[in-house]
Formats: sequence, structure tokens, C-alpha cells
Amino acid sequence: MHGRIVRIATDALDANDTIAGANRADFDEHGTAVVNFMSAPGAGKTSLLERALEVLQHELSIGVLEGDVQGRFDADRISRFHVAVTQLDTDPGFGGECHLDANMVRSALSEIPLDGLELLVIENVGNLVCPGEFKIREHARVLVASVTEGEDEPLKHPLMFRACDLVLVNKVDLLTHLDYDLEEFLANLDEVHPDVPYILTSARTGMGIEAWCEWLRARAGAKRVRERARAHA
Ligand SMILES: Nc1nc2c(ncn2[C@@H]2O[C@H](COP(=O)(O)OP(=O)(O)O)[C@@H](O)[C@H]2O)c(=O)[nH]1
Ligand SMILES: [Mg+2]
Repeated sequence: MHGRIVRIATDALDANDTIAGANRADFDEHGTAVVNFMSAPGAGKTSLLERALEVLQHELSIGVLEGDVQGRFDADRISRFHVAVTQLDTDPGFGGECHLDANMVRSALSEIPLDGLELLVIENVGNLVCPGEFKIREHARVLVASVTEGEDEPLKHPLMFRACDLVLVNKVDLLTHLDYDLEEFLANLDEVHPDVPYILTSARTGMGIEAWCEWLRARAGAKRVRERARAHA
């Protein structure tokens, strides 16, 4: 019985990987850089995205795919910007899943104008476990770790911290009110994912936002390089 359950789980992940491969082919065909934006609920993903969009909305062509269990709360927040926003809820049709998987992203692709986009940010459902297990085949993963979550988060959720390309350590404006030991957090992060880049951010004060934008700019550069090459060919 136990073996059967494991096999079904493995099959599900295999099927997900196949669809994820098709997603990646679409992203690459259109030259759209895709960033999977993840964190525990309330760490500040949407707030950090809003801050970045204030700077980048007229500089890059950006799409945002908002993943939630239900509601359009985050999509409504993002829709005031000059970006293409799509809301993807897991409640209707996907059993209220606590993560986005490749099939869910695929189901939303027809609504996302990939051809015109240099950058697509996928705000995953707030969760520090499952989003790390289901591949989407994005180009990069960004993890927000808020200082209100505790220094030991990298040790408790090693998969998420190991699988990311950038960590935004958010809500640093609150440090003076907390017993949080930033050095201890950074040592734990280094233990789980040595040398992963990190930025100290505050969506409240704007600290670290320029560095966050610069990181996104660098990701989005590929499409421009390709189109420039095509124009000169
Ligand atoms: N003090 C402080 N609050 C923040 C910061 N970033 C986000 N918040 C607050 O944290 C709450 C959750 O933020 P949100 O962006 O919705 O988190 P998400 O669930 O990860 O998208 C909101 O009340 C935000 O105003 C920050 O840097 N400092
Ligand atoms: Mg959000």
C-alpha cells in the first residue's frame, strides 16, 4: 500500500515535469525571462513587487501572474501599474492547492501576452514547502524571507532556501523592534545555500529596492539582446 502511494506521487511529479518542459519551451521561444517569486504568506512579495513596478513599469515590458488560493486581492493591487496582470486561483478547478504547478501555469498561458513581455513575474501561493517541489521551469527563483519569521527559517525549510537564486530579506525596518539576529539568519542561510546572493529590503522605507530592480533588469535583458541581434542580422 505504502509503495503504491509513493509511486502515484512520483508519477504526478513526472507528469508535472513534462508540462513544465513545455512551459519552458514557450518562455524561451518568446524570449521572456520568468521569475518565480515565493515566500511564506505575508512576507511581502506583493509589496516588493509593487515597489519594483513603480521603478520598472515604463522601462521594461512586464507581466505578472498572481497565484492565490482565491480572490483577486493581489491582482487588484498590481493592476494600477502599466503591466499585464493575470490572476490564477487554485481554488476553482485545482482543489485549492497551496502552490502553483506547471499545469496551472500552463492553463493561464493563453491569457499572458508572452510575445510582448521581457519579464514575467509569477507570484506563487504563500507557502514555504510545496512551491519548492513543483517545477514550473522558470529561469530564476526569488525567495522573500521576512525578519518577522525567525532566524531558523533556512534550517526549517532547506529545500526552498536551497532552490532559490536570490533571497530578499524583507521588513528590515522592523529590526529595531525585534530580537531577530540578522547575523544568525545569514549564517543559517549560508549553511543551507552557501554564497546565495541576498538583498536586505524594506518595502516600507524603500531600502534595497534599487538593488532588487537591478537584479530584475539583468534578468530581463535577454530578450532585448536577442531582438537587437535580429535587427542587425
Ligand atoms: N513593516 C513592513 N511591513 C511590510 C513590508 N513588506 C510588506 N509589509 C506588510 O506585510 C503585509 C503583507 O505584505 P504582502 O506584500 O501582501 O505579502 P505577501 O503575502 O508575501 O504578498 C502587508 O501588511 C504589508 O504592508 C516591509 O518591508 N516592512
Ligand atoms: Mg501577495
